[in-house]
Amino acid sequence: MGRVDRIADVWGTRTPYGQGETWPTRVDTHLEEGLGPEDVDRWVQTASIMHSNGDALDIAVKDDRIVGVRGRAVDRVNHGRLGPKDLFGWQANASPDRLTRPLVRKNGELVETSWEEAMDAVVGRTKELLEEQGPSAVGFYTTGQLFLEEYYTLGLIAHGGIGTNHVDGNTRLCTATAAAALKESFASDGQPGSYTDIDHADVIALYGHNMAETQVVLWTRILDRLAGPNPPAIICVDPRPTPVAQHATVHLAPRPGTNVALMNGLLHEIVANDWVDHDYVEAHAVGFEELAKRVKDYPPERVAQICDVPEADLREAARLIGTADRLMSTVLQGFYQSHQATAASVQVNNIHIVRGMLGRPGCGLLQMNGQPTAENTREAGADGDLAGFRNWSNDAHVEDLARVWNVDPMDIPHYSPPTHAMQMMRYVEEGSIRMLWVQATNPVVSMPELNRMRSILSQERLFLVVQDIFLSETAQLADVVLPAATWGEKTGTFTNADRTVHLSEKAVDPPGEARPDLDIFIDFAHRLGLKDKDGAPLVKWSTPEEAFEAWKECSRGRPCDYSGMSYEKLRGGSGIQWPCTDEAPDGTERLYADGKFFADPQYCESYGRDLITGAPLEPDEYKAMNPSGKAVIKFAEYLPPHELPSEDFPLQLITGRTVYHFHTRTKTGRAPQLQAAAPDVWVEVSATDAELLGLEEGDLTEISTPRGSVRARARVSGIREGVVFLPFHYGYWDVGGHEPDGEGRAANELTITDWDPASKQPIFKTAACRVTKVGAGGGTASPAPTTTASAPLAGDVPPTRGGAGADVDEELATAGGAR
Ligand SMILES: Nc1nc2c(c(=O)[nH]1)N[C@H]1C(S)=C(S)[C@@H](COP(=O)(O)OP(=O)(O)OC[C@H]3O[C@@H](n4cnc5c(=O)[nH]c(N)nc54)[C@H](O)[C@@H]3O)O[C@H]1N2
Ligand SMILES: Nc1nc2c(c(=O)[nH]1)N[C@H]1C(S)=C(S)[C@@H](COP(=O)(O)OP(=O)(O)OC[C@H]3O[C@@H](n4cnc5c(=O)[nH]c(N)nc54)[C@H](O)[C@@H]3O)O[C@H]1N2
Ligand SMILES: [Mo]
Repeated sequence: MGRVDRIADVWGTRTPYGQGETWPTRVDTHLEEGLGPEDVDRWVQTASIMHSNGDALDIAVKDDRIVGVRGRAVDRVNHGRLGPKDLFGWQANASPDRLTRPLVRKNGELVETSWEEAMDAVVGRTKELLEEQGPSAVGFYTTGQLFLEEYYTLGLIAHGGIGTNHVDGNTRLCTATAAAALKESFASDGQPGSYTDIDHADVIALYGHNMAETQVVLWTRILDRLAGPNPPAIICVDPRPTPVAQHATVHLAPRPGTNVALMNGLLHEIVANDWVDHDYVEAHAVGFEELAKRVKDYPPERVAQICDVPEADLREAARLIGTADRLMSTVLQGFYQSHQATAASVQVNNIHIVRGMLGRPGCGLLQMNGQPTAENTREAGADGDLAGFRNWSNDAHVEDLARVWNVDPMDIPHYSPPTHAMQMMRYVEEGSIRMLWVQATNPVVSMPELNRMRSILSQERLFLVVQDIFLSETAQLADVVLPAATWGEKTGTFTNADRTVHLSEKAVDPPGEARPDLDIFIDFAHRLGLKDKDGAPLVKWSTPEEAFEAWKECSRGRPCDYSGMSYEKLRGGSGIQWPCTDEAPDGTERLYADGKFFADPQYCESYGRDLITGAPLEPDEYKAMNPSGKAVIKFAEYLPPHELPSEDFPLQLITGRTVYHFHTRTKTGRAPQLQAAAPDVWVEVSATDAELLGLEEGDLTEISTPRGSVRARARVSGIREGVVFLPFHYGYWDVGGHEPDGEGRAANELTITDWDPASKQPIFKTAACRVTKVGAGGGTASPAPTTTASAPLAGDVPPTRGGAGADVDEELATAGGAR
């Protein structure tokens, strides 16, 4: 057993292993200071709620309080390991400023009230609007952080009960492109790969994915392979010197927004050198000839210029990818939130298809998720799609869903594509959506162009309901605030990025009158009097487990089939990967192992879209293109980003994350070790740009775009020149609760209202900006961590340390564990 400062040493102790071997276990435990495992009254099973990795853990409870966490050794995902947010983030649950009573706005002020009055206000306004205008007056903006049972219930209420098409999640900002890219290539959502592919791969490519900071435990699996015999080659595509880049065999640092050019360059080399699995392509795919022809326009010389990467590095990356025996790829926000998001992500799928790298150990393709439960938002249809990956443009699917719900098919809106979140905000702006119910998301910090967001959400004519656990920046604008119970205080299931489903059990009671989100939804449905077509209550369940049983039936026969699972089966052991059926009772490690896809025209979730315009394909067009349901290879032309650097705004701005914080910090800002490690906003600039701007480490700068400006202290880092990076975690709220001091610091003051045509995901990672020096730092370093992508170039910055409060026990498997 070792004790490790896991703020200073983010990834913890290495447990090396070789290709094809089992990843050793390492059980990480962190308990409140002064407590040992013997003091714990009970351990309660769950998984991490602060990323999509699905790290399984047990919550330690003493005297009915959460006092710590311990990784679950038996789980397939993490083999006992936890990351910093997993280890320290739970402390936010017991924060004294949790919402404990509903609030309603009276004479301009939010005041405490009863549930009765709060729900009456919500239900009363819903009824009024349904009478006056109909379902299109009501919108739901949900999240990727509730449980499967909650999304399924919400989707039923919104689609099957109220009948509105305005339902989406913040998953639009997060994983819409993952879903869109999978639908384009395989005609259905669902991650083909498995985390265990890391154990077998000989080449791992990470595209716009800072896995080291955003899926810490998955990255430790790669680090352990790198420390063992026969390590894989790593390819990193990222403009920043992330910890992934530090370990890469080849690091390509393209200009932001040029991903499609880069991918076409890689595909050019694969085709030109005939690193193509022709038998696989012939048997299992359509569209290869077109791709082979069109990538001829992307020779390495040209691509190296567009992306500004060394031609030799591009060729070397292509050679590694082209000659790999077992190629694994992951994709995340550097693609999804950048220019041509879906088009670029689809090219990663194309590489796997033309190389025949699907469904075999080590050949994992993961269009990653970000939020812990984003997968479920999509599966259950709370992102606007139909539950169970049903196809909204296939009438038979709508009828089938109506059968499951016992409603009339005409009551389920499917006359046009689901309204995406950015469009919903537009409708709120215009005044056609008059009630917006926001759950577990903080758009006043996380959506683009905050000036616009504030004005949209603070309109008098909008009835805004916010369901949260804290009085977030968004909740402060609400007409009604509903206090929710959260992870650890309620029961449900959720699914990670490799389809592993975990059960999350209630450990302690929620504070005050806070209620589980599920209970709030069901209460709303009953008060509103929602009925099925026989006059029975529309929502026929009252507990999470009953909701799960209902969902199992809804998912039966669909790609995300949960019918073989139960709470009982999920209890005690490891999480289980869907599809899980009577035929595959232990779940399914990899999709498409048999070269068969969910792509049959009658069965598929989506007919796809035009990658450039976003127009949905007609059913007949899809049938003509892909009559026998193969994988679809889709070429896309590179187009320059919409907002390019200019004389006034000469630099490119990208935004993203750091390892210590989660999103708008409502939880991690309340965990002392995490908050201390990254206490305030900073801006990363390259040495070349720093010199041009006369900037030194710690200097105060102003960063401006045509939308606004923010102030941040400079970190001179190894980021590529011409590019600056801002973390998006810092809204107005601060520890101690003080108000904004008039100087904005939220990255989204700067971002643009613009989105990918196919996935409708907003573009957070390509904008033009200007940086000016406002004041000298006087030798004080910026608040940026030193342990991450924001590491300083200069050696005299004090290192990020956690101290005694960040000590974690690591129990390593004994000798022989590393078989
Ligand atoms: N610590 C931590 N972990 C998290 C989260 C968190 O808030 N904090 N959030 C979770 C969620 S919801 C998500 S969605 C994931 C996100 O996880 P990631 O996608 O890994 O995180 P980001 O920092 O948003 O972006 C990844 C990288 O994209 C690069 N990038 C920017 N523009 C471009 C471009 O044009 N091309 C390329 N190739 N790269 C570019 C950035 O330099 C950045 O390093 O993380 C999850 N995990
Ligand atoms: N500039 C820029 N902007 C970005 C991004 C970026 O990279 N750059 N990334 C985007 C991405 S990928 C994402 S996922 C979004 C995230 O953006 P948000 O979803 O706005 O971020 P969070 O801070 O996670 O907000 C979640 C809210 O839910 C509350 N909450 C937590 N648990 C519960 C619960 O159990 N029930 C209820 N009812 N409430 C709960 C929290 O207190 C918090 O207020 O940001 C997006 N915005
Ligand atoms: Mo996300």
